[in-house]
Amino acid sequence: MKAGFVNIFGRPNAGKSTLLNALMGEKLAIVSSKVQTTRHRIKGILTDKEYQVIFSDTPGIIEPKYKLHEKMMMAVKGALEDADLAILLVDIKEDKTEADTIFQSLRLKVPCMVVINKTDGCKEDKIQEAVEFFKDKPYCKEVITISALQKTNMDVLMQRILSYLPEGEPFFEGEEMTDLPTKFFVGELVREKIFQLYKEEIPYHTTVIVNEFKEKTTLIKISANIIVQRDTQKGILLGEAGKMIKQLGTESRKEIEAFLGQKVFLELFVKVKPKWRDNDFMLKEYGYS
Ligand SMILES: Nc1nc2c(ncn2[C@@H]2O[C@H](COP(=O)(O)OP(=O)(O)OP(=O)(O)O)[C@@H](O)[C@H]2O)c(=O)[nH]1
Ligand SMILES: [Mg+2]
Repeated sequence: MKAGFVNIFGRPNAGKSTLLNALMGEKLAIVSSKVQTTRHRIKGILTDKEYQVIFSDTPGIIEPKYKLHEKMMMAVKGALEDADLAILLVDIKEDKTEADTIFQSLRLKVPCMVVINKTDGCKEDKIQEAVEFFKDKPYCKEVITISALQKTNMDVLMQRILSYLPEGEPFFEGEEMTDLPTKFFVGELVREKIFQLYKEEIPYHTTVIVNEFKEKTTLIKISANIIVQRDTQKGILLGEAGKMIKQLGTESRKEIEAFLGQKVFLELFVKVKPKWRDNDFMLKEYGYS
């Protein structure tokens, strides 16, 4: 039996959350085309007869500009310490020198594998060029190329991951795929929809808190607060005659029903909390600690 922690790091938008979901065969982490989608460390527990791998998706590595960013980078830091293997994920189209600088700055003490993502639609010489760039870096044990979106080369990646893990007993019992509460994932699904439906600064000024989750006989009643920083943002979230919030509610509910496998009644409330992203007390209240 092999058991260990495999933590995924990379710049925003590299495809870390897409990779976690592909490895798990289940959607645990939300994904968007925008940067800085993930704000927490999200663990996915993959248990098989011969292994238990605890994967961690982490927020994209950035220079913090406000306290929420600092909390996000603390989630990254925490994950640096308990890995048996680090996956350094790179988007093949991103600036490799910048990625290299960040990977060096992490000063990881555990074996690191550079995984080059988004190779779909890429010419072979481009892929080889990226492999050549990373393969002799001091932190890099090996390079693997994948497409997390199309799930190519995932079996090879999984095999190579297992080769780095120690023999040991499982850390988690039972069938649980994660250590986070259902409420967290429900809030994330609403947040993912906000990333998809709203433009510019809105997703970045918003967080979602699920404050009621009640299992009734025929459905689950959920109510959530959407926190924004300004009145104008509240107006945008609601939309003309409440059209946007209605769409957000309908689309989020469908995602939550698919996730829970049950009918859901979802209520959304928009609240204005000035400067919540820079307020330690509010950040803690909203689950960023
Ligand atoms: N073409 C292509 N797109 C991908 C691939 N993997 C991820 N993407 C896309 O890249 C975008 C970012 O994906 P995420 O998984 O949210 O990236 P992330 O690294 O978790 O981003 P942050 O949480 O913001 O740090 C999404 O639009 C994905 O669909 C891939 O293999 N190929
Ligand atoms: Mg992510």
